[in-house]
Amino acid sequence: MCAFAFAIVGEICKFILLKLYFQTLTKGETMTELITIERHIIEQQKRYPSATGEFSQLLADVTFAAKLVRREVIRAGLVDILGAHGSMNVQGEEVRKLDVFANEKFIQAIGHHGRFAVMGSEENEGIITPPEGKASGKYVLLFDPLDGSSNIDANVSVGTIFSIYKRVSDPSSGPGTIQDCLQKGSQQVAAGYVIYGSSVMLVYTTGQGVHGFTLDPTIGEFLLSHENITTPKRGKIYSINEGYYRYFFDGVKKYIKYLQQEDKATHRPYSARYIGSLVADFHRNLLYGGIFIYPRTKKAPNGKLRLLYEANPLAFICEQAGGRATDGYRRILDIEPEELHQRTPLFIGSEEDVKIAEEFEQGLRELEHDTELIPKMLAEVKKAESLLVK
Ligand code: FDP
Repeated sequence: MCAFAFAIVGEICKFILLKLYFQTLTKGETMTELITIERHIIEQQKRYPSATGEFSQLLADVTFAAKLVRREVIRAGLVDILGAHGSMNVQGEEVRKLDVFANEKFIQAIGHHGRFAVMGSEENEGIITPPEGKASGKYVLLFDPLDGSSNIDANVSVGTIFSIYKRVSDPSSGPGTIQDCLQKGSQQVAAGYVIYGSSVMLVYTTGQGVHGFTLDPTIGEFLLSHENITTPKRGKIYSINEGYYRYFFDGVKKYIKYLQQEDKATHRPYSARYIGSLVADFHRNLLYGGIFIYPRTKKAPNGKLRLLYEANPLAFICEQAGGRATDGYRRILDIEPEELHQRTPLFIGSEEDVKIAEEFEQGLRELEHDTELIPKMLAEVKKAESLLVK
């Protein structure tokens, strides 16, 4: 009862704050319509008259958890002042690593309502079922709580990636099972990511296009800022950890060389951009166009990235934005998962770029001759000859 009263007061305060905010905006400049993520989700739900609201609630819970994580991420630089992992902070609480913290927050925020059948997290070895005594819902949530976390101490953008499926196991049999988690990516009903960067953005799809929201920290609301994101058919950026060049197979090596050749018609050479934080690299390429590759290597024959927590949700978003995502041979969303933490190579981004990369990977395409190179080499030979004559 008490919790209910608090929730009502909270909603009233939020309403008043939003009203004040809109009034302030309208005083100064012409205001474009402001759409919060909650409203957007409700509008999308209206397209399905039989929807019970459970799915919208689950998405709202994910949004709430993301706000909690963001609150902690922006304080990351204070860890040195407040205490390192394992020590006590000034409030006498143990300081946890941010990825552990993010994982806990997601499990708490979603687990609290029991609106899910089963969850899987990149940070947990096994599945997570609803708490004892809570009913289990009909949805499955898979998430990577803090992707790119090795970058966090350097203030580089990190993110949360999530995807939602309908359970396939019988609901009357109790909580969901591992089979509910091992569905093909094409079965996703929603996917999204939150990027904690210079601003915080949440990008999601329910199969009705891709929409981006930016957090306004003054009111704590995600506001629609990027409606119907579409990615260019061809870009000018390539993102790959070239430090591993010697471990790449020939196809990817040749593709990199192809991107570095000069050709006006195809806007080559491309620019290399690699943050090393998948969400951030993917987000930039989604907006500007280009390709992100984490290929199989001689050291890691299945690549590094996780199919369920990283590749599938980003592939769903990418396709919805008009892009393409494969493992170099197969469409990511068609891969039948066999285990929770399965890895996959990933080629993702602008459709035409990914198609060409696949051709190199599959050995169907060879490097064109560098038209500039041959005349340059001939000139060098002539120069050397004239030196010898002298
Ligand atoms: P991180 O290890 O920092 O969490 O899959 C995780 C990930 O980062 C991705 O975000 C990132 O794209 C990739 O690993 C970076 O791996 P490399 O250092 O091997 O390039």
